[in-house]
Amino acid sequence: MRVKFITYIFCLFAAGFLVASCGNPKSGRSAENTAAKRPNIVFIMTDDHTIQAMSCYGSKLVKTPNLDRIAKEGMLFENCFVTNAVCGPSRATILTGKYSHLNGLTDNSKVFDSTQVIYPQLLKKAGYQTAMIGKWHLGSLPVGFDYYSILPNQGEYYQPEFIENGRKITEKGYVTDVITDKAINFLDHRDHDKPFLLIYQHKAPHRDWLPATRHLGMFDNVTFPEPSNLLDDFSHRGRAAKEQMMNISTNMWDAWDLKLESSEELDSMAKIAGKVHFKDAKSDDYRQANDKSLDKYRFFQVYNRMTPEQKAAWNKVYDKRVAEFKRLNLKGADLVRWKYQQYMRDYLACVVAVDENVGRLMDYLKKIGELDNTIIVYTSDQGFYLGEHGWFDKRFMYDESFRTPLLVRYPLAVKAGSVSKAFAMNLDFAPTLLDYAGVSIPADMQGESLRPILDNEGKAPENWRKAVYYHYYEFPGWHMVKRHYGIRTDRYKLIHFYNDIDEWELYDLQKDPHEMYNQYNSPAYKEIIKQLKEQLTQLQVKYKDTNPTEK
Ligand code: SGN
Ligand code: CA
Repeated sequence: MRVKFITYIFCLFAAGFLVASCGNPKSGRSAENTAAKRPNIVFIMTDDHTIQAMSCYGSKLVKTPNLDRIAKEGMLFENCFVTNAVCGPSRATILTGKYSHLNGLTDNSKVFDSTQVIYPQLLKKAGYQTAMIGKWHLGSLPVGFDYYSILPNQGEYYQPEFIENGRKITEKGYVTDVITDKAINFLDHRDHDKPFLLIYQHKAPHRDWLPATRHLGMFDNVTFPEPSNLLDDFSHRGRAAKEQMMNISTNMWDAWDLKLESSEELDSMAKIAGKVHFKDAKSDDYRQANDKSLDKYRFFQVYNRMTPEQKAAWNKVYDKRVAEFKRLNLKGADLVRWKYQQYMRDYLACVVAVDENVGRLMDYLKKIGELDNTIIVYTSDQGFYLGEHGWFDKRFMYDESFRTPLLVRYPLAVKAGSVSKAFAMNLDFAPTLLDYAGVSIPADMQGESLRPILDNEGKAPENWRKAVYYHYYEFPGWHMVKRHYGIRTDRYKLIHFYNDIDEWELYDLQKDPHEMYNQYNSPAYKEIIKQLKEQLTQLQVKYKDTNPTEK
């Protein structure tokens, strides 16, 4: 005991000495030198990009050479999970380092309370130059950035609008390219005396998956492998899986999602656009989610943002698809399989543009000599279903949407080509970045710094978390995924669906990695369920979510 106490005092003293000698403003030039050595940070986040569409995670669907390069030169996390698998909530968690019930952004309809502390503000205070470029989607405007240029709400693929330091502007071009141009432009004009934090966030590959002109038709001769459960009938699961509305079979829209609108029809709409009031399809109202009478008007509005050249390139490719659709006249399972192929063609083409642009940004960092002194993080706001369970979209605590990609490149600390199996969470991003920047982590942030894992070839310390906690709230809402919370360990997942339902699900991930068989009522798992419920309660206490059904 006494030895421990003396060691503790010594450590405190040593730590104090270190902090004083590094951070002491009186030490003049040496303080500046230390400051100059702080790493830059480029935080790259895409929207709805799942690991099934990244070749470094073993995807057979698409090649992502530039993302693979980040993995090859850095660390790939196999088990990074989100707190709440939908856009705004994930972003709010990343910025605050807190679960949704504490940062207030439980679902996409809420407005982020921007008086809260977010990690970019702390970096700015500590001398970083901070920029936020691309998708933001938090309702309120960014606070704590030297420069911001954000897409309003979901943003547009073609000729996107931005709110740039409070001013509305429209840019020419394709959104993924434009966001990268802006990121490079920020770096070009940066303050060379400060390290930078660049938050670079794509809209792509979010629905409704409009590829760049140069990628149109690139997968037209490819047949993608289907997930084994594309035709899932949900027979071994409960109401939540049965009653959702994100089925490729019934919830994809012909024009909006599958681009099955002929150029003739689109051109005739273009002739009367501006003279006739098309049904308002712009609002973010979830009740529109299944109002297919809006379909062609919604699609027309995004199509009509294209230039005549872009429209011509578009129609050349999609008129063929429309013709094939009519010719084949498919039904039932064959139609689902055909729709899945079209969905993959568009989604993956959007991913290709992301990959190219990430490569362009990395090349630029290299050119300006900042590549190796920059922590590059690649992630997405959550995973996504690419036909697994017959679905698109996200929201469920099932692995495809609960897990998110995480790659980190920082050669000064992270071993090239390392892989971590540790449980990481989007909750950890803020503490990790603050840690590397030498800024103290606020006590009320709920995540853990991943630095011990990154610095140690992916190995987690002994006392690292052994389970992750999840809570999803957006119901009723788009895709009608019921409210639920749950726990995932290495082997099991226990979920409680509540609100208009009271159902539990248990999955044995070792025996059933695709989560097809709910084992909650199977006697063999009685003891496991008891233990998991105890662990779940402990996590709810730890994360201060003790009345989970009351928000
Ligand atoms: C839009 C999409 C939904 C999607 C939500 C949330 N519909 O409403 O499919 O789930 O965004 O996505 S769409 O018809 O407008 O494409 S999120 O990534 O912003 O959370
Ligand atoms: Ca998203």
